[in-house]
Formats: sequence, structure tokens, C-alpha cells
Amino acid sequence: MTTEEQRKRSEEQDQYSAGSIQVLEGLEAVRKRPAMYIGDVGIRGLHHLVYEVVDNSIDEALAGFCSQIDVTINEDSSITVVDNGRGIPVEMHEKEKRSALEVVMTVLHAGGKFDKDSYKVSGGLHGVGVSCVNALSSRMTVEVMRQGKKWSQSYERGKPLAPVSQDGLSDGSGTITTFMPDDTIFQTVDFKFDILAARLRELAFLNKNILLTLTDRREVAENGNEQHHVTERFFSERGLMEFVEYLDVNRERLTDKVIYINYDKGDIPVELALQYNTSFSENVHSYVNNINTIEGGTHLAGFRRGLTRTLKKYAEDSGMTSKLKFDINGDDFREGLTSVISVKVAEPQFEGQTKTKLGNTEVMGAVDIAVSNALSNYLEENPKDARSIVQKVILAATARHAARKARELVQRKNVLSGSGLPGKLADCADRDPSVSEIFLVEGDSAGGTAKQGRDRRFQAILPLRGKILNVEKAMQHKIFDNEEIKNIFTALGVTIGTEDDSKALNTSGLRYAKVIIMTDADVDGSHITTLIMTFFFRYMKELIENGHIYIATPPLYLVKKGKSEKYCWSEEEREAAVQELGQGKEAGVVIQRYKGLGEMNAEQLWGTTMSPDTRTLRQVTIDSAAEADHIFSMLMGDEVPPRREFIERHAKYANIDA
Ligand code: 0RA
Repeated sequence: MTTEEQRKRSEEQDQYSAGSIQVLEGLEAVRKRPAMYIGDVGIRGLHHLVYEVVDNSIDEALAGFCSQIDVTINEDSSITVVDNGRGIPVEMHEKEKRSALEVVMTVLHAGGKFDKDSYKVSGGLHGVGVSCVNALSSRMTVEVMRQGKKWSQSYERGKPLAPVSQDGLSDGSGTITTFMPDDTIFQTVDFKFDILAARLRELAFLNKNILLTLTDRREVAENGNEQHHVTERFFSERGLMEFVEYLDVNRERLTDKVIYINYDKGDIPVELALQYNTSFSENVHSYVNNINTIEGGTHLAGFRRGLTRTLKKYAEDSGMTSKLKFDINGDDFREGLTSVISVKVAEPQFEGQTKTKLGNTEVMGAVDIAVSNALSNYLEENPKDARSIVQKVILAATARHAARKARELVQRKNVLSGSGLPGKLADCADRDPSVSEIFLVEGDSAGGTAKQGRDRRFQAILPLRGKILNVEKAMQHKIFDNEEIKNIFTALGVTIGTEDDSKALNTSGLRYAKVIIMTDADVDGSHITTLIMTFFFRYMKELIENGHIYIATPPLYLVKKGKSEKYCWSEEEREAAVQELGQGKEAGVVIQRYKGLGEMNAEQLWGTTMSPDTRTLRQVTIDSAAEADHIFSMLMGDEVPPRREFIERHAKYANIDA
């Protein structure tokens, strides 16, 4: 919805909400078509409910009245959000003839209307109003502490159970919101600690000096003899500067300090932090009113423009680029650059497929000017850093030219050699991508078993030799020189690079709807999966975003007794199988631990891991781009990381064939 439509809609709401019947109809609409309001009714939509409630408290903090927000996943999986703001107003609403609190909770888009002076920044993607959360909750309770008193009201599916009541006295002020998502609406009501933690961490970086906490009461952690609930605290004093440091934990920095720009003199506050590192990828994360603008937009365009022009001018004036035989383009200025840009826009226009692209044209110039001014000052004041940056840019331009040659070679080879498909690929018979799948298999031997076991009509196999290149640490021309990576590109039918954008991806020729990574269920296998996922994340992100990337899950155990066999994917399943087959006695039960795909024969591999009727595939999704970036930089850096755990946590468990 555009802001214009939103305004019209809320005006309509005002006219119609004279009687309570219409008001209830308003929330009925949310229950009838929840996806229209919160995006979807899956795991994403579920977590949006929490963001919505937290956003209101963040607004209160941005208005200067709230310093702490505590989020709790309760034992019964409901959510409680506590803030120490002024408390939602409870006085009589003139027009509505009932408490303002009740109006906020039961009228669509009524949030934030009572205080026209406060700077309300949330909006767009969420910002649908806490009444939507109420509508989609089987029950909800709001408690307000204000002026020494305490008020509360409870609801079921958005309907008040009683008028707002004053229940007692209070010391401080604030708002406590508790809600239980309606399990008749959501596919799952199981909140994920990590997803909420990633968002709260992001909010802490984006809004410095607010303490955010997340507690999980479903779990109890043991600490010596003491038991306590798992709580994580998120607080940032240096905001975006710390955000960039967090994203780059394991990357080697090119300059000592993060460059920080905070420009809030004009109508559009611009905050920006950037740091060059020795890697070769660009990691830019952009936000508008705390919303991650995945598709970019005018703020990002302004940033790029300001950065390119300022650095180019500095490089030319310094004479460092005078001997260069080829041009430097925009890409070169951003290789190895990690940055976060955050703008606050009063009436944001969100466009694009997922409504995460900023459209307001006035923002472009504002960001451009902020970046140019601050960056040229920085370069003048820090000549040593400036030289390092320009040298890095020259290196990037040089590598880009080498990469283009390597890439052209790859593409020419494809055109010349008939089908152009890699020799190692055992392709499927069907040419319809929508029903075809490809398994990327670790090692030639497992590849051989998979070739025997597969259904060749729709399943293709591409064996990969040993460890694949760590793209996080390699230069671009090395990447396109790598045999396994070339094979992945050509087998998938995906091409990369155009004249003006060396990383532009063309997926229109994608030959398989499902790209399935299949590796051993051991530490090495996890490492290889991580390397392949890093490659997809950096070079074929669209395939992840469009739901094409999956991880196969081979079994961990085979429990046998006589002729009876049971495959198991967890310790619990193994225990259960031992009980079942042993019938309490356990005698004669043999447990076989599978470590490698090679330990299974073709038939077993088909039955457990490849057959759409029996397998479980994990779909790879990106819940938080910033968190994924941080994790990949951590995993692929020098320190040995908990990779297995990472994969377990970040690959969504989805039996998509069922
Ligand atoms: C508008 C006005 C005032 C408070 C709030 C909004 C408010 C809303 C939420 C939602 C969650 N927590 C909140 N805290 C405060 C107060 C106006 C006044 O006191 O004069």
C-alpha cells in the first residue's frame, strides 16, 4: 500500500468506526486475509507479530521516553513485551467514546495517532498496527502504568472481554503487552529464539542506547547448581559503528577505524558506517525506519553515488590512478566494503516485489550530500587510510579485468562444446526445470552411488571433488578459474556478469527447481555444505531467496534386528527404534552409525535421502541478511567455528515433499 492509500484507508476507518460493529469488522478483515497485513502466516509472519509490538516501544524510545524493552517467550509460548515508556494513553477518546487504549488495540491503523508531535518512524513493511497482532491472537492482555495507576484490558481474537479497568497503583510508567498467536491462523506458533534475537540485536545496533533483552522461559539453562532462564541482552553505545564491527568479526580490516557519518541537520536524518576489509565481497545493509530494505532504493543509490564520486575525485587528485590502463567502475569502489546505512523518512514509499525498496526520490540527494561531505573530510584528515583505500580500489579494478577474461573463457567454452554441460554431470532426462532437481554430491564415490540410486527421469547428479573453494577468501578471478565452481554455473544454467555489473546474475536459464546439497553427516560434510552455501550466499543469493536451495539429510543410524531395519535421524529416534525392535529386551539389536554417504548402497541412499516419498529436505532461507553476513564471515574466517551447530540452526526443517 502507498502512504496515500494508507491515509485514505485510515480516514475511512475513522468514518466507519462510530459503532462497534464496524470496528469488529475491521479486525475481521485481518483474520480473513492475514497475509495481506503481515506478509504470510508461516514462520515469518508469526515473528512479525513480535516485531510489530516491539516497534511501538522502539518508537516510544526514539521519542525519548523509553530506555528498556524486555521480550519474553513465556512457558506456554506466548510473548510478553515490557517497556518503560510513558504507557499507552488510557483517557477517553473524544470521538470514539471509549478509552484510547481500546481504540489503539481494536481499530486498524490507529497506532500513534494520539501524539501528532512524536516522531513516528515505523511504517511500511510492518507498522500495520498492534491491532493486527490483537486480531491474530487467541488472547491478548495489555497493562498500562501511568500517573501512578495501573490499567488493563484483555481480548480474544481482537475483541475486548471488558472495558479498560483501573486495577491498582504503579510506581513507574510503561506498557506490558502479552499475546498468544492464534494457532488456527498460523502454520506454526513455535517462536524461534534465534530469529527474535537477530532482530533485537539489529534493533539495538540501529537505535543506540536502548537496552533490549530476550528471555526464553521455555528453556532452563544449568549453571552449576543454579537453574535460570536463557536471557540475552542487546545494547549498543556506538550503534552502526559496532554493527559494522559485528558484521566483520572475522574479516581483516584495511583501516583501523570505522568511518562514521551522522548527518541529522536536514529533513532526512542519515546515519552511515563503513569499513574496508581485505575480502572481496561487498556487504551493504540498508535500513529505512529500522526496516531492512533488501531491495535497496534511493538511499542506497545516493550512498553509492556519493562514495564513488568522492573516492574517484580523491584518487584522481592524488595521482595514484594516472598510470592505470583501464577504467575504474562503481563495483571497484565497493569491493571489500562493509557498510550499514540507516535513514529515517517521514513518509516512506516502499516499492518492489517485496515492498523493501525505498522510492522517495528526495532521499537520494540527501544521502549523496551527507556521504560526500563527511567522506571527503575523512580522506583529507586520514591520508594514510585514504591511500590504502585507493590502492584497494586499484587492485579491485585490476582483478575485475582478469576476472572478465576468465569468465568470457568459461562462457565461450559453453557455447563451443555442444551442450556445454560439465562432463561429470549425470543429467536427468526431463528438460522441464520445474520438475527437475540436481544433487551436488561430495566426492566421486558418493557421486557414483547417487547416480545408481537416483530416479534418472528427474534427478541429476553433479559430483564435487573434495573441498570446494572458500569464496569468502578468494579473489574473483580465482573463483571463476575454479573447476567445481565453473561446473556448478554451467550445470545450473546460470550466468554471471554483464558489461557494467560483474556480479549481475542471470537465473532465467536455471535448469532445476531444486538444488540439493548432499554431503556426509559428519564434520567434514558440514564444512563442505557450509562452503557450498557460502558460495550460493555470495554469488547466487537469488536462488536462496527464491527457495531453490536445499540440504539433504542422510540418516545418522541404522537399527537392525534380524530382518527388521529402521533408519534414524536423531538420538531420540534411535532410542525409540531400539525399544521397538528389541521389545524391551534389546538383545540382538545392532546399531550402525552412518558417517558417510559411501556407507550406504544405492538402494539405501534412495530410500533414506533421495526419494521424494521418504526423504526430508531442509530448505535454506535467509531470515536476517545481516545475521547471515555475520555468520558467514565468522564461519569462513580463521577461527574454527561451530559449523555443525550453524547448519542445524539455520537450515529450516521442512519436509517439503510431504
Ligand atoms: C502515544 C502517546 C503516548 C504514549 C504512546 C503513544 C505509547 C505507545 C506505546 C506502545 C507501546 N509502548 C508504548 N508507549 C507509549 C503518551 C502521551 C502522553 O503521555 O502524553
